[in-house]
Amino acid sequence: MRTTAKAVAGLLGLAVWCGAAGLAGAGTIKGTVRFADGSVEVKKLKVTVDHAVCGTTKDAEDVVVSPDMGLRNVVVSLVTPPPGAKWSVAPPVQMDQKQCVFVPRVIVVPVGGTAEFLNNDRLLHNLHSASTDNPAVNRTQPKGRTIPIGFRRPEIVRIDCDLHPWMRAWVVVAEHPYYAVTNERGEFALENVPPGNYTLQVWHEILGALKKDVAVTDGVAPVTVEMRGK
Ligand SMILES: [Cu+2]
Repeated sequence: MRTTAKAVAGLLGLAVWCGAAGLAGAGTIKGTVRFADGSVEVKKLKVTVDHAVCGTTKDAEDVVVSPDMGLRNVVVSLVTPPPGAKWSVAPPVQMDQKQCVFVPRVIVVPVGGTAEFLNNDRLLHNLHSASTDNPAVNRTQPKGRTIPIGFRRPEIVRIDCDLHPWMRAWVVVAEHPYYAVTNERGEFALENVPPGNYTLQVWHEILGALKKDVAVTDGVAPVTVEMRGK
């Protein structure tokens, strides 16, 4: 269990945001998001170009579940953060492009923060955002180049690479620090939550969004969220 908690904390990497708050008597919302709609068949996406670097097929990563149906890459946040929630200065959040896949697929960037896009592949990629509230981005990205992009307004921004149509990623521009992304087991944790009643906003790129109420005391508030196909 301890290992699990550590893994969750490591994956989220968001502690820096709310670390300064250090709220006395605060609790942790710790949960799992599960896919509750039968099995998931992993689609194989055909690679049509750049086989030397990209390979010949890619697993579709739009719906990723663990053997016990934990759902990965779900964004869980508080609809209403605790009053006075403050962010420390957050470092840029990085997203790499490796063997023609965005890694990680989903990142959380604070409003006013920066995402650094890397390209570790030996070829050209492209960054094409489908943003509406933030300025749209459409840039080529040579190998080895880091491209920093700032996000000023809260929005979930889809990112594609026009050169490799199977490549997709998401930047979640967050208004407050109480955001988490589920790991490969579908687990997440929101720490430093003062006691009270909250509503979780749960979002997945294919399965959509839902809300879930949770009560927090000064300990761990466990929660299980089930998502179904649309
Ligand atoms: Cu690409």
